[in-house]
Amino acid sequence: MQKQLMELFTQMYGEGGDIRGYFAPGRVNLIGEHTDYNGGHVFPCALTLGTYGLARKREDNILRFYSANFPKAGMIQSSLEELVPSEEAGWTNYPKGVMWTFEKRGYKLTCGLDFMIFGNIPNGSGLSSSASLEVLTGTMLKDLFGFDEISMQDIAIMGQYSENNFNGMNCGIMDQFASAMGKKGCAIFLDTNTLQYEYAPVKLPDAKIVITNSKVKHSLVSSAYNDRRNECETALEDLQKVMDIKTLGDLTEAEFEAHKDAIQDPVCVKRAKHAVYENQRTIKAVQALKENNIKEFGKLMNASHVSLRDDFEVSCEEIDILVDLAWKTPGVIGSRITGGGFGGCTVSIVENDQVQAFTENIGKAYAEKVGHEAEFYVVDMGDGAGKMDIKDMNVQVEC
Ligand code: GAF
Repeated sequence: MQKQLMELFTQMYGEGGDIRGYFAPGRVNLIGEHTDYNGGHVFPCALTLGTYGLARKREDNILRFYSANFPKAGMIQSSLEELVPSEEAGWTNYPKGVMWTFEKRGYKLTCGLDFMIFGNIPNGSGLSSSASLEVLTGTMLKDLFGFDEISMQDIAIMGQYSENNFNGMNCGIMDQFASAMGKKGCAIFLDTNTLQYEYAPVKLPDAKIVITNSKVKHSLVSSAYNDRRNECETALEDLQKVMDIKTLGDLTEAEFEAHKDAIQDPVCVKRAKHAVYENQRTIKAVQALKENNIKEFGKLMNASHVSLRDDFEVSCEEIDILVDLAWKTPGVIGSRITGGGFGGCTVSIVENDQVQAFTENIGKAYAEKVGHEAEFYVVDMGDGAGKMDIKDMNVQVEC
């Protein structure tokens, strides 16, 4: 049976009180992968897919959580005194982590909450469902408790802090920043070293952005991610012995080539090479976009994939199959893995009149090669997180 989210909220938690609605989007990164923890540039955009939330303050310290994505988990109860990560807490570790961060920063949560969410980002797809949940929680706490001094940028930073320190994933700032700061029709050109950013309109009158979900997520993603980050840090420490730099993002390709022998471990050389070249590719790609040179943008996307596959080694067989198929398909301007890697999605720019053939042909060939279907989403770039009028929240959920 299907119900509106609001109906489910009152059925679950009872009527009355001031129930408020929120939305925080997922993101797709167009280029600039694994550069955000290396002081480099990224170029993500917020999607119109994301996480919806309804919340109401309580008169005690109890926290009640319900996700319409995991109805079997039922209502999960906790309290403001129990803001510690645990395996049993499951998905609620994300909102709890943000609450913990607020309290740590001195933003006292003066009472408990009833909180219900529903996300339409495909699970495990690498389109930032967890970052969107963190940003949703931050947006909700800011509004419900009247923390007007907290900016959306702070919410992104607190979301990242909670993911790093409460949930143990050493991610950079990109995903939370895109979810909090997104703008309709634009990607965000963000310098992760300074957090200076610029909205770049992505006008593609003749093409669409197509995300292809490989429907695979290899295990140990977060430990492999943390390994990559450590390898980049080791490379930076070696380089700092011979040159005055703060991050790998400070280097041009030529400077890297001139000093790379200072890096002891050959694996770390490859990781650092990716970080440096990918950062420069991202700067060039944004310039190409500004000059309406979509072909050049596409070529840089393809080069990004090669580097992520060969030097950073975060791709996998299924993703490489999808990208190879895309590269061979007419009307594909560029295609690459997007997000953290080890499965998840690819992002492609495809000419309008070839989109149908793209999804049909690649869908068929992929299923034949790997034995399961891929999913395709033709996406729009949406706004960042915010409050949402409940009457506009037309969200039907299974119950
Ligand atoms: C994941 C992380 F969460 C981001 O911070 C970023 O590093 C990305 O992987 C790779 O670009 O999504």
